[in-house]
Amino acid sequence: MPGSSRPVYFATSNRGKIQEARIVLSPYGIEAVPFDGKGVEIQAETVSEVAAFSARAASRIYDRPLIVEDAGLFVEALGGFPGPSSSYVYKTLGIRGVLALLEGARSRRARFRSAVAFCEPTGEPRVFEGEVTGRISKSASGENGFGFDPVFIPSGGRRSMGALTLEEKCAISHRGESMRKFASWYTGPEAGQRF
Ligand code: ITT
Repeated sequence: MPGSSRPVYFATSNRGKIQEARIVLSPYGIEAVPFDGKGVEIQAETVSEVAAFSARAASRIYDRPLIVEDAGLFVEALGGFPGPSSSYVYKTLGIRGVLALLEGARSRRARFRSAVAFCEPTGEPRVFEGEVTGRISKSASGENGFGFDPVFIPSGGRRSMGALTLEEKCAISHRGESMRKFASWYTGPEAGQRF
Protein backbone atom coordinates (compact mmCIF):
# COMPACT_ATOMS: atom_id res chain seq x y z
CA MET A 1 0.00 0.00 0.00
CA PRO A 2 1.55 3.34 -1.01
CA GLY A 3 2.50 5.55 1.90
CA SER A 4 2.15 2.83 4.48
CA SER A 5 5.54 1.16 4.21
CA ARG A 6 7.40 0.35 7.35
CA PRO A 7 11.10 1.25 7.15
CA VAL A 8 13.95 -0.88 8.42
CA TYR A 9 17.57 0.21 8.46
CA PHE A 10 19.82 -2.28 6.66
CA ALA A 11 23.46 -1.89 7.68
CA THR A 12 25.54 -3.04 4.72
CA SER A 13 28.12 -1.77 2.26
CA ASN A 14 26.94 -4.17 -0.44
CA ARG A 15 24.61 -2.62 -3.03
CA GLY A 16 23.62 -6.02 -4.37
CA LYS A 17 22.24 -6.99 -0.97
CA ILE A 18 20.19 -3.78 -0.85
CA GLN A 19 18.69 -4.40 -4.29
CA GLU A 20 17.72 -7.94 -3.34
CA ALA A 21 16.36 -6.93 0.07
CA ARG A 22 14.12 -4.37 -1.65
CA ILE A 23 12.74 -6.97 -4.05
CA VAL A 24 11.94 -9.36 -1.22
CA LEU A 25 10.74 -6.91 1.43
CA SER A 26 8.59 -4.53 -0.62
CA PRO A 27 5.67 -7.00 -1.04
CA TYR A 28 5.50 -7.04 2.77
CA GLY A 29 5.30 -3.24 2.89
CA ILE A 30 8.82 -2.98 4.32
CA GLU A 31 11.26 -0.43 2.95
CA ALA A 32 14.95 -1.38 3.31
CA VAL A 33 16.82 1.83 4.13
CA PRO A 34 20.55 1.49 3.35
CA PHE A 35 22.84 2.43 6.17
CA ASP A 36 26.62 2.12 5.95
CA GLY A 37 27.26 1.17 9.57
CA LYS A 38 27.79 -2.56 9.85
CA GLY A 39 31.08 -1.91 11.61
CA VAL A 40 32.54 -4.82 13.54
CA GLU A 41 32.59 -8.23 11.87
CA ILE A 42 33.88 -11.10 13.98
CA GLN A 43 35.53 -14.33 12.85
CA ALA A 44 33.11 -17.17 13.55
CA GLU A 45 32.10 -20.49 12.08
CA THR A 46 28.54 -19.57 11.21
CA VAL A 47 26.99 -16.65 9.36
CA SER A 48 24.37 -16.47 12.13
CA GLU A 49 26.97 -15.73 14.79
CA VAL A 50 28.60 -13.08 12.61
CA ALA A 51 25.28 -11.38 11.78
CA ALA A 52 24.04 -11.48 15.39
CA PHE A 53 27.23 -9.96 16.75
CA SER A 54 27.32 -7.18 14.14
CA ALA A 55 23.62 -6.33 14.54
CA ARG A 56 23.91 -6.15 18.34
CA ALA A 57 27.00 -3.92 18.18
CA ALA A 58 25.70 -1.63 15.41
CA SER A 59 22.26 -1.14 16.99
CA ARG A 60 23.95 0.03 20.19
CA ILE A 61 26.59 2.21 18.50
CA TYR A 62 24.07 3.95 16.24
CA ASP A 63 21.22 3.79 18.76
CA ARG A 64 18.62 2.48 16.34
CA PRO A 65 16.91 -0.80 15.46
CA LEU A 66 18.45 -2.32 12.35
CA ILE A 67 19.21 -5.46 10.38
CA VAL A 68 22.55 -6.88 9.32
CA GLU A 69 22.89 -9.78 6.91
CA ASP A 70 25.88 -12.06 6.75
CA ALA A 71 26.20 -14.59 3.94
CA GLY A 72 28.72 -17.03 2.59
CA LEU A 73 29.47 -19.73 0.06
CA PHE A 74 30.20 -23.17 1.55
CA VAL A 75 31.94 -25.57 -0.87
CA GLU A 76 31.70 -29.22 0.13
CA ALA A 77 34.99 -30.42 -1.39
CA LEU A 78 36.80 -27.58 0.40
CA GLY A 79 35.41 -28.46 3.80
CA GLY A 80 32.97 -25.55 3.76
CA PHE A 81 35.54 -22.96 2.64
CA PRO A 82 35.23 -19.98 2.14
CA GLY A 83 32.13 -19.92 4.41
CA PRO A 84 31.95 -16.81 6.60
CA SER A 85 35.21 -15.57 5.00
CA SER A 86 33.59 -15.39 1.54
CA SER A 87 33.85 -11.63 1.24
CA TYR A 88 37.60 -11.69 1.89
CA VAL A 89 38.18 -14.70 -0.37
CA TYR A 90 36.16 -13.09 -3.17
CA LYS A 91 38.40 -10.01 -2.96
CA THR A 92 41.65 -12.01 -2.78
CA LEU A 93 41.40 -15.36 -4.62
CA GLY A 94 38.33 -14.30 -6.58
CA ILE A 95 36.17 -16.57 -8.70
CA ARG A 96 39.18 -17.82 -10.68
CA GLY A 97 41.00 -18.80 -7.50
CA VAL A 98 38.05 -20.80 -6.20
CA LEU A 99 37.63 -22.55 -9.58
CA ALA A 100 41.34 -23.42 -9.50
CA LEU A 101 40.96 -24.95 -6.02
CA LEU A 102 38.22 -27.20 -7.43
CA GLU A 103 40.19 -28.53 -10.40
CA GLY A 104 39.97 -32.31 -10.27
CA ALA A 105 37.56 -32.29 -7.33
CA ARG A 106 35.08 -35.18 -7.31
CA SER A 107 32.27 -33.12 -5.88
CA ARG A 108 31.32 -29.60 -6.90
CA ARG A 109 28.44 -29.41 -4.47
CA ALA A 110 28.06 -26.13 -2.60
CA ARG A 111 25.55 -24.03 -0.74
CA PHE A 112 25.00 -20.40 0.08
CA ARG A 113 23.89 -19.55 3.57
CA SER A 114 22.42 -16.28 4.77
CA ALA A 115 21.54 -14.97 8.20
CA VAL A 116 19.55 -11.78 8.76
CA ALA A 117 19.89 -10.44 12.30
CA PHE A 118 17.54 -7.79 13.66
CA CYS A 119 18.44 -5.93 16.84
CA GLU A 120 17.16 -3.02 18.89
CA PRO A 121 19.58 -0.88 20.92
CA THR A 122 18.53 -2.36 24.24
CA GLY A 123 17.57 -5.82 23.02
CA GLU A 124 19.15 -9.06 21.90
CA PRO A 125 19.37 -10.08 18.23
CA ARG A 126 16.79 -12.24 16.46
CA VAL A 127 18.25 -14.27 13.63
CA PHE A 128 16.53 -15.59 10.47
CA GLU A 129 18.37 -18.09 8.29
CA GLY A 130 18.21 -19.15 4.65
CA GLU A 131 20.04 -21.58 2.42
CA VAL A 132 20.22 -22.62 -1.24
CA THR A 133 22.02 -25.73 -2.43
CA GLY A 134 23.69 -26.16 -5.79
CA ARG A 135 27.01 -26.74 -7.49
CA ILE A 136 29.97 -24.76 -8.70
CA SER A 137 30.16 -24.58 -12.49
CA LYS A 138 33.42 -24.97 -14.41
CA SER A 139 33.27 -21.45 -15.81
CA ALA A 140 31.53 -18.17 -15.08
CA SER A 141 28.34 -17.09 -16.84
CA GLY A 142 25.73 -14.35 -16.45
CA GLU A 143 25.88 -10.65 -15.76
CA ASN A 144 23.45 -10.32 -12.87
CA GLY A 145 23.78 -10.53 -9.12
CA PHE A 146 27.17 -10.19 -7.43
CA GLY A 147 30.01 -12.14 -5.84
CA PHE A 148 30.06 -15.83 -6.70
CA ASP A 149 26.71 -15.77 -8.57
CA PRO A 150 28.30 -16.43 -12.01
CA VAL A 151 29.64 -19.83 -10.89
CA PHE A 152 26.81 -21.05 -8.65
CA ILE A 153 24.14 -23.23 -10.29
CA PRO A 154 21.17 -23.79 -7.97
CA SER A 155 19.96 -27.39 -7.58
CA GLY A 156 17.45 -28.43 -10.20
CA GLY A 157 18.52 -25.72 -12.64
CA ARG A 158 21.01 -25.24 -15.43
CA ARG A 159 21.62 -21.52 -15.33
CA SER A 160 24.02 -19.86 -12.88
CA MET A 161 22.57 -17.46 -10.35
CA GLY A 162 24.31 -14.72 -12.33
CA ALA A 163 22.17 -15.64 -15.35
CA LEU A 164 18.91 -15.33 -13.42
CA THR A 165 17.02 -12.08 -13.07
CA LEU A 166 17.21 -10.67 -9.55
CA GLU A 167 13.53 -11.63 -9.06
CA GLU A 168 14.28 -15.22 -10.10
CA LYS A 169 17.32 -15.29 -7.83
CA CYS A 170 15.38 -13.95 -4.82
CA ALA A 171 12.62 -16.55 -5.28
CA ILE A 172 15.10 -19.37 -4.58
CA SER A 173 18.10 -17.80 -2.87
CA HIS A 174 19.47 -18.02 0.65
CA ARG A 175 18.86 -14.28 1.05
CA GLY A 176 15.33 -14.54 -0.29
CA GLU A 177 14.55 -17.16 2.33
CA SER A 178 16.14 -15.36 5.29
CA MET A 179 14.61 -12.00 4.31
CA ARG A 180 11.13 -13.52 3.89
CA LYS A 181 11.38 -15.10 7.35
CA PHE A 182 12.43 -11.74 8.80
CA ALA A 183 9.61 -9.96 6.94
CA SER A 184 6.95 -12.36 8.24
CA TRP A 185 8.12 -11.79 11.79
CA TYR A 186 8.54 -8.01 11.39
CA THR A 187 5.03 -7.56 10.04
CA GLY A 188 3.50 -10.15 12.38
CA PRO A 189 1.84 -9.79 15.78
CA GLU A 190 4.96 -10.54 17.84
CA ALA A 191 7.00 -7.66 16.42
CA GLY A 192 3.93 -5.50 15.85
CA GLN A 193 3.41 -5.12 19.57
CA ARG A 194 6.72 -3.30 19.75
CA PHE A 195 6.76 -1.16 16.59
P1 ITT B 1 28.42 -6.30 4.09
O1 ITT B 1 29.25 -7.11 5.06
O2 ITT B 1 28.75 -4.84 4.11
O3 ITT B 1 26.94 -6.55 4.22
P2 ITT B 1 29.74 -8.04 2.18
O4 ITT B 1 29.71 -8.16 0.69
O5 ITT B 1 31.10 -7.92 2.83
O6 ITT B 1 28.80 -6.82 2.61
P3 ITT B 1 29.34 -10.52 3.59
O7 ITT B 1 30.32 -10.22 4.65
O8 ITT B 1 28.04 -11.13 4.00
O9 ITT B 1 28.93 -9.24 2.77
O10 ITT B 1 30.10 -11.40 2.52
C1 ITT B 1 29.41 -12.23 1.73
C2 ITT B 1 30.28 -12.61 0.52
O11 ITT B 1 29.82 -13.90 0.11
C3 ITT B 1 30.05 -11.68 -0.64
O12 ITT B 1 31.04 -10.68 -0.74
C4 ITT B 1 30.06 -12.62 -1.83
O13 ITT B 1 31.39 -12.82 -2.25
C5 ITT B 1 29.52 -13.93 -1.24
N1 ITT B 1 28.06 -13.95 -1.38
C6 ITT B 1 27.13 -13.83 -0.40
N2 ITT B 1 25.89 -13.85 -0.90
C7 ITT B 1 26.03 -13.99 -2.21
C8 ITT B 1 25.13 -14.05 -3.27
O14 ITT B 1 23.83 -13.91 -3.08
N3 ITT B 1 25.62 -14.20 -4.48
C9 ITT B 1 26.93 -14.31 -4.71
N4 ITT B 1 27.87 -14.24 -3.77
C10 ITT B 1 27.42 -14.07 -2.53
